[in-house]
Amino acid sequence: MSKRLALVLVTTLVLASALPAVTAQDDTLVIGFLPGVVDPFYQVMQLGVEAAAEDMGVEVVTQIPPTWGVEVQTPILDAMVARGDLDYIIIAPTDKDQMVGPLEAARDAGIGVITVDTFLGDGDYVNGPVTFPISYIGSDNVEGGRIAARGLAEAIGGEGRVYINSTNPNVSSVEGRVIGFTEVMENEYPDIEIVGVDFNLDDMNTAVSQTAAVLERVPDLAGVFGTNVFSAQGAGTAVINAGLGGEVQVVAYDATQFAIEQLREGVISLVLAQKPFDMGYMAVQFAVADAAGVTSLPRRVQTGFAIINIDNVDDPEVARFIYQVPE
Ligand code: T6T
Repeated sequence: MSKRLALVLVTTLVLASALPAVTAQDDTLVIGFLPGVVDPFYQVMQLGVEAAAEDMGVEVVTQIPPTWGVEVQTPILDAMVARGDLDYIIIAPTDKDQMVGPLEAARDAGIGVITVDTFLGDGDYVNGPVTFPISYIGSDNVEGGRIAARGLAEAIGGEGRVYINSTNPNVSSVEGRVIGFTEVMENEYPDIEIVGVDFNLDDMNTAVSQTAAVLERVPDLAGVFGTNVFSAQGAGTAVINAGLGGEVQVVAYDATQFAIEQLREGVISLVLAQKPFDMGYMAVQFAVADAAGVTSLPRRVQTGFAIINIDNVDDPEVARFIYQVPE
Protein backbone atom coordinates (compact mmCIF):
# COMPACT_ATOMS: atom_id res chain seq x y z
CA MET A 1 0.00 0.00 0.00
CA SER A 2 1.36 3.40 -0.91
CA LYS A 3 1.97 5.94 1.84
CA ARG A 4 -0.64 8.18 0.25
CA LEU A 5 -3.34 5.45 0.23
CA ALA A 6 -2.52 4.56 3.85
CA LEU A 7 -2.95 8.20 4.85
CA VAL A 8 -6.32 8.39 3.08
CA LEU A 9 -7.46 5.19 4.83
CA VAL A 10 -6.35 6.38 8.26
CA THR A 11 -8.01 9.75 7.74
CA THR A 12 -11.24 8.06 6.64
CA LEU A 13 -11.20 5.80 9.69
CA VAL A 14 -10.59 8.71 12.04
CA LEU A 15 -13.43 10.69 10.45
CA ALA A 16 -15.75 7.68 10.53
CA SER A 17 -15.06 7.07 14.20
CA ALA A 18 -15.84 10.74 14.86
CA LEU A 19 -19.16 10.57 13.00
CA PRO A 20 -21.29 8.59 15.47
CA ALA A 21 -20.42 11.08 18.22
CA VAL A 22 -21.59 13.97 16.05
CA THR A 23 -24.82 12.14 15.19
CA ALA A 24 -25.45 11.24 18.85
CA GLN A 25 -25.05 14.85 19.85
CA ASP A 26 -27.58 15.90 17.21
CA ASP A 27 -30.06 13.41 18.63
CA THR A 28 -29.71 14.66 22.19
CA LEU A 29 -33.07 15.74 23.58
CA VAL A 30 -33.22 19.40 24.47
CA ILE A 31 -35.59 20.28 27.30
CA GLY A 32 -36.54 23.78 28.39
CA PHE A 33 -37.15 24.36 32.10
CA LEU A 34 -39.22 27.42 32.98
CA PRO A 35 -40.30 27.56 36.63
CA GLY A 36 -42.41 30.29 38.25
CA VAL A 37 -39.85 32.51 39.96
CA VAL A 38 -36.54 32.51 41.80
CA ASP A 39 -37.31 30.88 45.15
CA PRO A 40 -36.01 27.93 47.20
CA PHE A 41 -38.85 25.67 46.06
CA TYR A 42 -37.99 26.04 42.38
CA GLN A 43 -34.25 25.96 43.11
CA VAL A 44 -34.72 22.48 44.57
CA MET A 45 -36.86 21.55 41.56
CA GLN A 46 -34.00 22.68 39.33
CA LEU A 47 -31.68 20.30 41.20
CA GLY A 48 -34.08 17.47 40.34
CA VAL A 49 -34.22 18.51 36.69
CA GLU A 50 -30.42 18.69 36.46
CA ALA A 51 -29.89 15.37 38.24
CA ALA A 52 -32.26 13.62 35.86
CA ALA A 53 -30.74 15.36 32.84
CA GLU A 54 -27.32 14.07 33.82
CA ASP A 55 -28.60 10.57 34.53
CA MET A 56 -30.43 10.44 31.21
CA GLY A 57 -28.03 12.32 28.98
CA VAL A 58 -30.33 15.13 27.92
CA GLU A 59 -29.62 18.82 27.57
CA VAL A 60 -31.54 21.32 29.68
CA VAL A 61 -32.03 25.01 28.98
CA THR A 62 -33.19 26.78 32.15
CA GLN A 63 -34.72 30.24 32.37
CA ILE A 64 -35.99 31.44 35.75
CA PRO A 65 -38.24 34.53 35.86
CA PRO A 66 -37.04 37.13 38.39
CA THR A 67 -40.61 37.88 39.50
CA TRP A 68 -43.89 35.96 39.44
CA GLY A 69 -46.50 36.57 36.76
CA VAL A 70 -47.83 35.92 33.27
CA GLU A 71 -46.38 39.17 31.93
CA VAL A 72 -42.87 38.05 32.93
CA GLN A 73 -43.20 34.35 32.11
CA THR A 74 -44.82 34.69 28.66
CA PRO A 75 -42.01 36.56 26.86
CA ILE A 76 -39.46 34.15 28.33
CA LEU A 77 -41.54 31.23 27.05
CA ASP A 78 -41.92 32.83 23.62
CA ALA A 79 -38.14 33.32 23.41
CA MET A 80 -37.55 29.70 24.39
CA VAL A 81 -39.94 28.53 21.66
CA ALA A 82 -38.26 30.85 19.15
CA ARG A 83 -34.89 29.14 19.73
CA GLY A 84 -36.25 26.33 17.56
CA ASP A 85 -34.25 23.57 19.24
CA LEU A 86 -36.45 22.53 22.17
CA ASP A 87 -38.10 19.12 22.12
CA TYR A 88 -39.94 19.54 25.43
CA ILE A 89 -40.70 22.25 27.92
CA ILE A 90 -41.14 21.68 31.65
CA ILE A 91 -43.05 24.64 33.01
CA ALA A 92 -44.91 25.83 36.11
CA PRO A 93 -47.61 28.00 34.51
CA THR A 94 -48.15 31.20 36.51
CA ASP A 95 -51.85 31.33 35.61
CA LYS A 96 -54.11 28.39 34.84
CA ASP A 97 -55.97 30.19 32.03
CA GLN A 98 -53.70 32.91 30.69
CA MET A 99 -50.78 30.56 30.04
CA VAL A 100 -52.92 28.22 27.89
CA GLY A 101 -52.49 30.28 24.69
CA PRO A 102 -48.70 30.73 24.94
CA LEU A 103 -48.27 27.03 25.72
CA GLU A 104 -50.54 25.98 22.87
CA ALA A 105 -48.21 27.97 20.63
CA ALA A 106 -45.29 25.96 22.05
CA ARG A 107 -47.15 22.73 21.38
CA ASP A 108 -47.95 23.90 17.82
CA ALA A 109 -44.22 24.50 17.34
CA GLY A 110 -43.67 20.79 18.04
CA ILE A 111 -42.63 21.12 21.70
CA GLY A 112 -44.07 18.63 24.19
CA VAL A 113 -45.44 20.40 27.29
CA ILE A 114 -45.15 18.99 30.81
CA THR A 115 -46.49 21.12 33.66
CA VAL A 116 -44.96 20.88 37.11
CA ASP A 117 -46.20 22.36 40.40
CA THR A 118 -49.06 24.24 38.73
CA PHE A 119 -51.49 23.10 36.07
CA LEU A 120 -53.54 24.53 33.22
CA GLY A 121 -57.33 24.52 33.17
CA ASP A 122 -58.59 22.29 35.97
CA GLY A 123 -55.57 19.98 35.90
CA ASP A 124 -57.56 17.10 34.40
CA TYR A 125 -55.66 16.56 31.16
CA VAL A 126 -57.94 13.63 30.19
CA ASN A 127 -61.45 15.09 30.50
CA GLY A 128 -60.89 18.71 31.47
CA PRO A 129 -60.92 21.85 29.34
CA VAL A 130 -57.18 21.62 28.59
CA THR A 131 -55.79 18.27 27.43
CA PHE A 132 -52.69 19.00 25.34
CA PRO A 133 -50.01 18.78 28.07
CA ILE A 134 -48.38 15.39 28.47
CA SER A 135 -48.75 15.40 32.24
CA TYR A 136 -49.10 17.44 35.42
CA ILE A 137 -46.62 16.50 38.13
CA GLY A 138 -47.11 18.25 41.46
CA SER A 139 -48.69 18.37 44.89
CA ASP A 140 -52.35 17.78 45.64
CA ASN A 141 -52.72 21.34 46.83
CA VAL A 142 -56.36 21.10 47.91
CA GLU A 143 -55.33 18.28 50.23
CA GLY A 144 -52.34 20.35 51.36
CA GLY A 145 -54.73 23.18 52.28
CA ARG A 146 -56.82 20.73 54.30
CA ILE A 147 -53.74 19.51 56.17
CA ALA A 148 -52.74 23.12 56.89
CA ALA A 149 -56.22 23.91 58.21
CA ARG A 150 -56.29 20.95 60.59
CA GLY A 151 -52.78 21.81 61.79
CA LEU A 152 -53.69 25.44 62.46
CA ALA A 153 -56.99 24.49 64.08
CA GLU A 154 -55.18 22.15 66.45
CA ALA A 155 -52.52 24.79 67.24
CA ILE A 156 -55.18 27.35 68.26
CA GLY A 157 -57.35 24.93 70.22
CA GLY A 158 -60.17 24.69 67.67
CA GLU A 159 -61.46 28.24 68.02
CA GLY A 160 -60.67 31.81 67.07
CA ARG A 161 -60.11 34.00 64.07
CA VAL A 162 -57.62 33.15 61.36
CA TYR A 163 -56.29 34.84 58.25
CA ILE A 164 -54.84 33.63 54.94
CA ASN A 165 -51.96 35.32 53.15
CA SER A 166 -51.53 34.06 49.58
CA THR A 167 -49.92 35.10 46.30
CA ASN A 168 -52.38 35.49 43.40
CA PRO A 169 -55.84 34.31 42.41
CA ASN A 170 -55.97 31.91 39.43
CA VAL A 171 -52.72 30.10 40.18
CA SER A 172 -53.69 26.45 40.56
CA SER A 173 -51.32 25.67 43.42
CA VAL A 174 -52.11 28.44 45.89
CA GLU A 175 -55.75 28.56 44.80
CA GLY A 176 -56.08 24.88 45.69
CA ARG A 177 -54.49 25.52 49.09
CA VAL A 178 -56.99 28.26 49.91
CA ILE A 179 -59.90 26.06 48.75
CA GLY A 180 -58.82 23.09 50.88
CA PHE A 181 -58.11 25.27 53.91
CA THR A 182 -61.47 27.06 53.69
CA GLU A 183 -63.39 23.82 53.13
CA VAL A 184 -62.01 22.25 56.31
CA MET A 185 -62.50 25.35 58.46
CA GLU A 186 -66.11 25.71 57.28
CA ASN A 187 -67.02 22.04 57.58
CA GLU A 188 -65.04 20.86 60.59
CA TYR A 189 -64.43 23.88 62.82
CA PRO A 190 -67.60 25.89 63.50
CA ASP A 191 -65.76 28.00 66.09
CA ILE A 192 -63.08 29.18 63.70
CA GLU A 193 -63.70 32.22 61.50
CA ILE A 194 -61.57 33.13 58.47
CA VAL A 195 -61.32 36.93 58.58
CA GLY A 196 -59.96 37.29 55.06
CA VAL A 197 -57.51 36.42 52.30
CA ASP A 198 -54.90 38.83 50.94
CA PHE A 199 -52.88 38.45 47.75
CA ASN A 200 -49.26 39.61 47.94
CA LEU A 201 -48.36 38.88 44.27
CA ASP A 202 -45.54 36.69 45.60
CA ASP A 203 -43.78 39.62 47.23
CA MET A 204 -42.60 39.10 50.80
CA ASN A 205 -42.64 42.79 51.77
CA THR A 206 -46.26 43.02 50.68
CA ALA A 207 -47.04 39.93 52.75
CA VAL A 208 -45.40 41.55 55.79
CA SER A 209 -47.42 44.76 55.51
CA GLN A 210 -50.69 42.96 54.73
CA THR A 211 -50.31 40.68 57.76
CA ALA A 212 -49.26 43.60 59.97
CA ALA A 213 -52.44 45.45 58.93
CA VAL A 214 -54.59 42.43 59.82
CA LEU A 215 -52.84 42.08 63.20
CA GLU A 216 -53.80 45.73 63.86
CA ARG A 217 -57.36 45.33 62.66
CA VAL A 218 -58.04 42.00 64.39
CA PRO A 219 -56.36 42.21 67.81
CA ASP A 220 -57.57 38.74 68.83
CA LEU A 221 -56.23 37.04 65.68
CA ALA A 222 -55.31 33.47 66.59
CA GLY A 223 -53.59 32.18 63.47
CA VAL A 224 -52.29 32.76 59.95
CA PHE A 225 -51.91 30.41 56.99
CA GLY A 226 -49.08 31.45 54.65
CA THR A 227 -49.75 29.57 51.42
CA ASN A 228 -46.22 29.57 49.99
CA VAL A 229 -42.60 30.60 50.62
CA PHE A 230 -43.00 34.39 50.53
CA SER A 231 -46.49 34.41 52.07
CA ALA A 232 -45.38 32.34 55.06
CA GLN A 233 -42.12 34.25 55.39
CA GLY A 234 -43.98 37.58 55.30
CA ALA A 235 -46.70 36.41 57.70
CA GLY A 236 -44.13 35.00 60.13
CA THR A 237 -42.04 38.16 60.00
CA ALA A 238 -45.06 40.37 60.72
CA VAL A 239 -46.02 38.22 63.69
CA ILE A 240 -42.45 38.41 65.05
CA ASN A 241 -42.27 42.19 64.45
CA ALA A 242 -45.51 42.63 66.39
CA GLY A 243 -44.01 40.67 69.29
CA LEU A 244 -46.73 38.04 68.90
CA GLY A 245 -44.54 35.02 68.17
CA GLY A 246 -46.13 31.99 69.83
CA GLU A 247 -49.39 33.87 70.50
CA VAL A 248 -50.49 34.07 66.89
CA GLN A 249 -49.84 30.67 65.34
CA VAL A 250 -48.52 30.43 61.78
CA VAL A 251 -48.77 27.46 59.43
CA ALA A 252 -46.31 27.56 56.54
CA TYR A 253 -46.54 25.89 53.16
CA ASP A 254 -43.00 25.16 51.89
CA ALA A 255 -40.08 23.96 54.00
CA THR A 256 -37.60 26.84 53.78
CA GLN A 257 -34.80 27.42 56.27
CA PHE A 258 -36.83 30.39 57.58
CA ALA A 259 -39.88 28.21 58.20
CA ILE A 260 -37.81 25.59 60.01
CA GLU A 261 -36.03 28.20 62.17
CA GLN A 262 -39.36 29.72 63.14
CA LEU A 263 -40.77 26.27 63.84
CA ARG A 264 -37.96 25.82 66.34
CA GLU A 265 -38.69 29.29 67.79
CA GLY A 266 -42.36 28.40 68.30
CA VAL A 267 -43.66 31.03 65.85
CA ILE A 268 -44.61 28.48 63.18
CA SER A 269 -46.50 25.41 64.33
CA LEU A 270 -46.55 23.31 61.16
CA VAL A 271 -44.58 23.25 57.90
CA LEU A 272 -45.73 21.46 54.77
CA ALA A 273 -42.78 20.36 52.66
CA GLN A 274 -43.58 19.67 49.04
CA LYS A 275 -41.35 17.47 46.91
CA PRO A 276 -39.95 19.78 44.23
CA PHE A 277 -36.91 17.56 43.54
CA ASP A 278 -39.25 14.71 42.61
CA MET A 279 -41.31 17.00 40.38
CA GLY A 280 -38.26 18.12 38.43
CA TYR A 281 -36.67 14.68 38.19
CA MET A 282 -39.84 12.93 37.08
CA ALA A 283 -40.69 15.60 34.53
CA VAL A 284 -37.40 14.93 32.73
CA GLN A 285 -38.04 11.18 32.93
CA PHE A 286 -41.46 11.74 31.38
CA ALA A 287 -39.98 13.76 28.53
CA VAL A 288 -37.43 11.03 27.81
CA ALA A 289 -40.12 8.34 27.98
CA ASP A 290 -42.44 10.29 25.68
CA ALA A 291 -39.65 10.78 23.17
CA ALA A 292 -39.01 7.02 23.26
CA GLY A 293 -42.64 6.38 22.31
CA VAL A 294 -44.11 5.53 25.71
CA THR A 295 -47.87 6.16 25.43
CA SER A 296 -49.16 5.25 28.89
CA LEU A 297 -47.62 7.97 31.03
CA PRO A 298 -50.00 9.07 33.80
CA ARG A 299 -51.56 12.41 32.94
CA ARG A 300 -51.39 13.49 36.58
CA VAL A 301 -48.85 12.55 39.24
CA GLN A 302 -49.19 13.59 42.87
CA THR A 303 -45.86 13.91 44.59
CA GLY A 304 -47.02 14.06 48.22
CA PHE A 305 -45.79 15.94 51.29
CA ALA A 306 -43.68 15.71 54.39
CA ILE A 307 -45.56 17.30 57.28
CA ILE A 308 -43.03 18.80 59.65
CA ASN A 309 -43.67 19.74 63.27
CA ILE A 310 -41.50 20.31 66.32
CA ASP A 311 -41.63 16.61 67.25
CA ASN A 312 -40.34 15.22 63.97
CA VAL A 313 -38.17 18.04 62.57
CA ASP A 314 -34.95 16.27 63.56
CA ASP A 315 -35.98 12.88 62.19
CA PRO A 316 -33.70 12.40 59.15
CA GLU A 317 -36.54 10.75 57.22
CA VAL A 318 -38.50 14.00 57.56
CA ALA A 319 -35.65 16.52 57.58
CA ARG A 320 -34.48 15.33 54.15
CA PHE A 321 -37.45 17.17 52.66
CA ILE A 322 -36.39 20.59 54.01
CA TYR A 323 -35.44 22.65 50.97
CA GLN A 324 -31.62 22.64 50.71
CA VAL A 325 -30.44 25.08 48.10
CA PRO A 326 -26.87 25.58 46.90
CA GLU A 327 -25.19 28.70 48.41
O1 T6T B 1 -45.26 27.07 46.88
C1 T6T B 1 -44.40 27.06 45.78
C2 T6T B 1 -45.18 26.63 44.58
O2 T6T B 1 -45.82 25.41 44.87
C3 T6T B 1 -46.21 27.69 44.22
O3 T6T B 1 -46.86 27.33 43.04
C4 T6T B 1 -45.59 29.04 44.08
O4 T6T B 1 -44.85 29.34 45.23
C5 T6T B 1 -43.82 28.44 45.55
O5 T6T B 1 -42.90 28.42 44.51
C6 T6T B 1 -43.09 28.87 46.79
O6 T6T B 1 -42.66 30.18 46.71
